[in-house]
Amino acid sequence: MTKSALITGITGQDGAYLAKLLLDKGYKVHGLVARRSSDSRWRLREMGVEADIVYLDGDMADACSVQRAVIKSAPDEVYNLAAQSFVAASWDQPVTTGIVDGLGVTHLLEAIRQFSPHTRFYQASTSEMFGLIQAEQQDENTPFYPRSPYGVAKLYGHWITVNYRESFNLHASSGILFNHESPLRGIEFVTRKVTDAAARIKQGKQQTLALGNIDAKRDWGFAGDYVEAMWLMLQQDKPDDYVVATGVTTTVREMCRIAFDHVGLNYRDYVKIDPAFFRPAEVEVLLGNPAKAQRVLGWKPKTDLDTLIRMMMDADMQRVAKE
Ligand code: NAP
Ligand code: F7E
Repeated sequence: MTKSALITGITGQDGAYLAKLLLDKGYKVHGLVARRSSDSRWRLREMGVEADIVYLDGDMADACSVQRAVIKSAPDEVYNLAAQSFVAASWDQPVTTGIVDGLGVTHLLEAIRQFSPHTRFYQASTSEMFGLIQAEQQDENTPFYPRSPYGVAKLYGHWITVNYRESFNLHASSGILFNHESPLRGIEFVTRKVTDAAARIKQGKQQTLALGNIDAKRDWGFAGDYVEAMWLMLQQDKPDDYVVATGVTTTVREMCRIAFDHVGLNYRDYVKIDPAFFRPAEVEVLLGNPAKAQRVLGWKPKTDLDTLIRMMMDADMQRVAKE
């Protein structure tokens, strides 16, 4: 029997990689898509899957549309990836972030509870919930301490997922994913901002790059590896929560060095520090422990940071050259 999946946030970075993974596995893939005035399907085109998806109009803030999408797609599996996912923007739009990233999860869980209780559910939780870290290396038992409206909203989404699992016996799992990147990453996130700028500087289309706190440290992995972990979580007999990370943390400064080095430039000659890019409250360092994902799911990251940044640099060099 062909399995049916519903992906919210299908037009985002992870949505595109996950849609491809599920289509390759023979799923019928439905995508909840919010109305936008401009094209939002470019990542699905890049992955070569745009025509293979059933699109359902809806918005996470609109419970009726979410309910309709669940009924129409009759999903075996739902992956809730939709979010206002840019941490810096969450201080400017704290209420929207709270509704979409927090309450939106309840809209979806309620629809599943009422109309499709056999459906397996994945919630896109985040290392931002650890925020002001309470342990040097964070795992599933580390206490949370979010530092942004985004982190706070995601913490609600995480706990409501746990709560619906315990209250209504839903197969609801939460992946606590650390930063993961790819050539399809939004340009506002620091890795893409850096690879795009390095490509432009190399090709004489930009002079400098303004960044904020380059001493911040992140545990960066490749999105293509991380969507496999999402799928594996929903193949388990029992729902649970898993940290997905590489177990290596690196400064933004070092990530810049890798990117600029790849095109034969020294980042120190181009990177300027601009206070405008500092955040009201920073998450200084994140480092995940993926031991449980490895033990239970048999999941391991396949791509190290050097390989990942080089992959992104190559894609940006080609794209910028065509502009
Ligand atoms: P992304 O590229 O920003 O994609 C977000 C998706 O959510 C887009 O498809 C966007 O649609 C959609 N969306 C936004 N608001 C919506 C609304 N009101 N109703 C319906 N859809 C809406 O994010 P990502 O990097 O793929 O991340 C996927 C999920 O994982 C997110 O929930 C994110 O918070 C979480 N996460 C990401 C990371 C990471 O490092 N990437 C780590 C941990 C957790 P449009 O394209 O139309 O805007
Ligand atoms: O920032 C620092 C910034 O915006 C990383 C989202 O996918 O991962 C992502 O959130 C670090 C921060 O990602 C600039 O202050 C310095 O310390 O790439 P980012 P993020 O905030 O870690 C988590 C896991 C998610 O869940 C989120 O959805 O880099 N930084 N200078 C900068 N960051 C940006 N964006 N721009 C700068 O100029």
